[in-house]
Amino acid sequence: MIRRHTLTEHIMQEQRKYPGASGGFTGLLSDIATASKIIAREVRQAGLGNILGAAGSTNVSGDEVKKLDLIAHEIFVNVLERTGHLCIMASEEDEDPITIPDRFPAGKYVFVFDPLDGSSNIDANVSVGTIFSIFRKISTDERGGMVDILQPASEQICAGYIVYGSSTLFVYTVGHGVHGFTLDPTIGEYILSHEDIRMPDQGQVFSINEGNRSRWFDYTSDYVDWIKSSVPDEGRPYTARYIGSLVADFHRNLLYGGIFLYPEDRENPNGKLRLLYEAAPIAFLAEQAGGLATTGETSIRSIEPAELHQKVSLIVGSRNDVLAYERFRRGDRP
Ligand code: AHM
Ligand code: MG
Repeated sequence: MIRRHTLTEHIMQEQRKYPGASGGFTGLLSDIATASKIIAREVRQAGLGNILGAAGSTNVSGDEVKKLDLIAHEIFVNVLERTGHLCIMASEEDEDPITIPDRFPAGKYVFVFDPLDGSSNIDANVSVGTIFSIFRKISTDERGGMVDILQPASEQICAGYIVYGSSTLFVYTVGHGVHGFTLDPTIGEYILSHEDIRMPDQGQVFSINEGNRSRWFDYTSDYVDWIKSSVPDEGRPYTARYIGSLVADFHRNLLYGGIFLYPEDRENPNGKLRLLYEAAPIAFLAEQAGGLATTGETSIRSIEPAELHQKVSLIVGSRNDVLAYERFRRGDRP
């Protein structure tokens, strides 16, 4: 029988490359994995939760039934605040940074996350996901501050996502390629299933919400018209695929090649997606897999964030596809 690495073994192996490592980072990743397993359980039971707790907004115990994205947020905070690896956190579900309470020790890492991206899809049983980024603390404050959170994507030391889909998948990078682990629910462990994922240079899939077309700038409409009429090297026209759940759309394109676009438009000068906990980690993963991630003009990794919840135009995917969009954006169409 071939025995594949567990996520824990894989992280330990990475840690051995740094002889002075204290194990704190390894501990943090394993805490993230623990939180994600709890969320996977909640997501699996989401439909049941509705049945049991729907009428009004209280469940059988009289507790308020919370939206799953808030539950996911609370699970991450509860698991991560107490283990001494973090100095501060930030989440899509909290307007302000989340400080580590004084009763718990503070560590040297910063965790920025979207607890349950795509959660508007959850009632239809569509895949949703957690997206996260880890930075090193750069301030001298023991419990960190905004300056530790507002770091450019190029400073990430780790990025990843968890897809809660037909199976639960944990995908991460620490800057040495992108690796994917599938949760084996019978033993409760993530098992290495996708080693060193490489995104094809040329994809055959494009993913964009065409419902926004009336708001698009001409370069986006022209690009989408062009991609629909062009035939990549493999001789088949592009296929349109749009789930509306960034993690699931990106994960598919990561494996098969393709481009995902949520560009700026006439009503949304910075698009829809958030820089720190959506675009930045996805950009790190894409680049580590050989792809590209830009605003259409500038690399996502080079943007200096100004605000915690700032939005950014995101064009991410196979290298040649992203470069083609950039040419349209510059008015220099292929
Ligand atoms: P959310 O953070 O509120 O879930 O919104 C982010 C999601 C992404 O997962 C997805 O790519 C995008 O919103 C879809 O937006 P739209 O419905 O406008 O196409
Ligand atoms: Mg989100």
